[in-house]
Amino acid sequence: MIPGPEIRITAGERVRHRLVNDLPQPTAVHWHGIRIENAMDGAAPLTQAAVPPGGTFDYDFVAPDPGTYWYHSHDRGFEQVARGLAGPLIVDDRAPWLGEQGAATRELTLVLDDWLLDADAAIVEDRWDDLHSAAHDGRMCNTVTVNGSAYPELHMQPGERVRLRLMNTATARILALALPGLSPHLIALDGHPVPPRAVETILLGPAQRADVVIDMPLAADAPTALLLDPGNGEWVDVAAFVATGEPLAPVEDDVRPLPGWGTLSAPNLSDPQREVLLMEGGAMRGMSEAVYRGETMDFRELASNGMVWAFNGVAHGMDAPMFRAALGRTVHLEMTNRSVFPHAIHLHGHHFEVLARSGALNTPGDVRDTVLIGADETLEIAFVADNPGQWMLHCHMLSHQKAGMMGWFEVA
Ligand SMILES: [Cu+2]
Repeated sequence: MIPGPEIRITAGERVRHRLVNDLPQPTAVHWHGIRIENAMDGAAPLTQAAVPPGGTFDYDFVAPDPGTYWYHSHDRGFEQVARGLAGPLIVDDRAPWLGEQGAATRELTLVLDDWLLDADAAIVEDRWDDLHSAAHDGRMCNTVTVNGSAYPELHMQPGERVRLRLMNTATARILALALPGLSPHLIALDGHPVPPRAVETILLGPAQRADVVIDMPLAADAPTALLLDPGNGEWVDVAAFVATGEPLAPVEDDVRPLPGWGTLSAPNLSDPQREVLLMEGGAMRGMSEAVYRGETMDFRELASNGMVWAFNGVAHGMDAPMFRAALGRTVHLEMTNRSVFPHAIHLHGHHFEVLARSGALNTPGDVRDTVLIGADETLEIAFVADNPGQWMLHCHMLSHQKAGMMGWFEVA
């Protein structure tokens, strides 16, 4: 099924699932955004060997934090995720929120994806590792779906207040979303609660999530829908909200904040460990040279090895960590994107705060596990390295990841 079945547990509970690999190629499962124990992170080949065809792997871990997360293949992800190996992982809070004063009465998980389909609506098969798209904005597709359907109708009672758990499982497309006429209020980003704030648009990079409360009007002036800007400023419908059933008395109260986590350490910025992440490469800018597998190569040689991107001068640097942090130390990471394309940078095993001097695509103070960085932007983040192990750090535009935007850091 597309998306994969929703896994739902309560914060602090264990997730236990056996991966049975019936694919003709190796695979592994990553539990995106979960501050997980390293051995269960599914980040092949760093935290486990990829599971071969016919093999199995038992995942067993605690999900410490409530919120909207997802799971997906983390081996050959540019193909496997694009073929649909992804699903929602919802961690409920121990404290009740639904049904409380000012909260929603119901919630909907909306998994947004982008598919490259041919005229027969079959997946285009032959462009998985196309270097041209990897050097641009990734494997951009042509069909946006919500929970696996093109333009579904979602039934809402007039006056109803509903929590939407929006997630972007696309491998390349940044989704600019809007919910006009539904007074959307943002309440969480990447699982982490934010003080409720009214929003006109919601920008979701690949792998990012946003929880949004909407109020279905009693009588709408216009059809209500989830809108998407495909990149040309012309908003199109991707799902319809259809008024059905008895009207409810509209909720007049301000949107109730989600309960705070209380489980995430605050960064200590008085004397952090300072690290930098320089992103280079891609079409129109390129890079003169980078190290790949221990060898310095020029642009042509890199491209002949499928590499068109580098982090700190290293393409797909799996041999050594980008940095090491002592357990409990605050890391201040300054990221600079010296390319003409945006990226969606994901840190495994940690959530980080977006600091004040940041690019246009983020709000300072937000806590995330995946952050967008625009062309020629510099972004500063900070996090407490409180989860021991070897953690991947990569672009979640998965053809960028494959073509060099991959590294890791160690916490010990
Ligand atoms: Cu990227």
